[in-house]
Amino acid sequence: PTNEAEVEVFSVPSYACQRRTTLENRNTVLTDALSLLAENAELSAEEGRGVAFRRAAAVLKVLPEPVTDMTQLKGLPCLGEHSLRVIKDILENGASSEVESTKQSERFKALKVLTGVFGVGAKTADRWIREGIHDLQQLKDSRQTLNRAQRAGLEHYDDINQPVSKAEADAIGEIVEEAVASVLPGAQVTLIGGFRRGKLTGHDVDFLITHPEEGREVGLMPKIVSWLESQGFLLYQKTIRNSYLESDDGPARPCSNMDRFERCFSVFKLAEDEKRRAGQTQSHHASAEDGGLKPWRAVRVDLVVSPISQFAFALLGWTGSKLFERELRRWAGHEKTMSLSSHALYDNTQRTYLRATSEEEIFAHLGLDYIPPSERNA
Ligand code: DGT
Ligand code: MG
Repeated sequence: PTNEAEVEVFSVPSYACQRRTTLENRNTVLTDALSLLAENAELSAEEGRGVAFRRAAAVLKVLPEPVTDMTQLKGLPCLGEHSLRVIKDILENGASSEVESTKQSERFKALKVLTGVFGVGAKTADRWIREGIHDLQQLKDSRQTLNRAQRAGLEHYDDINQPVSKAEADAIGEIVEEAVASVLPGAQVTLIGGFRRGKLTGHDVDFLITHPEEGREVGLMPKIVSWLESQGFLLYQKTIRNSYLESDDGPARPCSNMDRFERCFSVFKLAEDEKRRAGQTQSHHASAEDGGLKPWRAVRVDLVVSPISQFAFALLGWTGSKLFERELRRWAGHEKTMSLSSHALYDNTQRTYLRATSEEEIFAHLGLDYIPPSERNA
């Protein structure tokens, strides 16, 4: 639609789960700026501010044209005063002073570097910064006790912070398929996360594993992990047990906010020739080490096992994007009085669980048009 002044005015629904967000983005300058402020807020334990910036960026991602004038933003949802100020700054001055000063700030740079260590969250990084640790050398020199994840994260820092390509994700996929087929024939492996949404790179590779016969998936994760370990594919792994059924301390109790699937956080050792086997011809990543070429790289891989009865919810819940997931749950709660998790959908009015065997059914239960994975890139 066009207003009287011939300025393009856009109309956008307010929940990201009502919108089709492809990877095509005409406003990357603006969305990169808002995403950086979101990241800074998240790293500073200001989750609310982080979400506000993420929502604002997500609205700009669906606009069909680059924004050139503030009047084009009239009536758009989720653009708060702060986000509008940042956008205005960029449109008028080519850059936002707040974004630029955040980028330059020692604190932000230190938070980024330290949380780049696998196993280090914002809270730990903040504590280290207060103790005067701002970079990896200072971390190594300090006598901080690191846990197993953090030690692996530090050891493989460069690899883990290099984006994973789709070819590498596919190569890992073949290895996971082989592991799963060896330990439980008939079990199914599905690529989830950003790669399922069509992203060309990712920070990790995520897989969901299930078996068409309910119950057959019980105890599957340790078997997969043992197989991978025996073949030398794992540099690090930590498997989180189903905390609902097997709690170490005291009686089993449901923890509604937490995921109760078996989950494995791992670091894979991906050999260059595994990549070639999976169809990639050239190796673009072989770094010099010990005077020779390192013929492999470390890749972060997450595995999740779900019973088939929950598969559709797990698939929807683990495909992302993170904002899309958050918005689905907000829509369910605020607009439908339902509770959505990666396990189930509960109707709080009818007091009943709503079954689903496909993502399409879940969108239908929620009264939403179906949005395919490639359009969930909010
Ligand atoms: P990436 O890996 O940075 O390229 O991007 P994504 O979208 O693959 O992000 P990632 O790998 O952090 O997470 C994949 C999706 O899985 C994400 O959209 C939300 C979901 N997810 C991640 N961690 C959890 C969790 O602890 N619980 C639940 N329910 N979902 C999670
Ligand atoms: Mg991922």
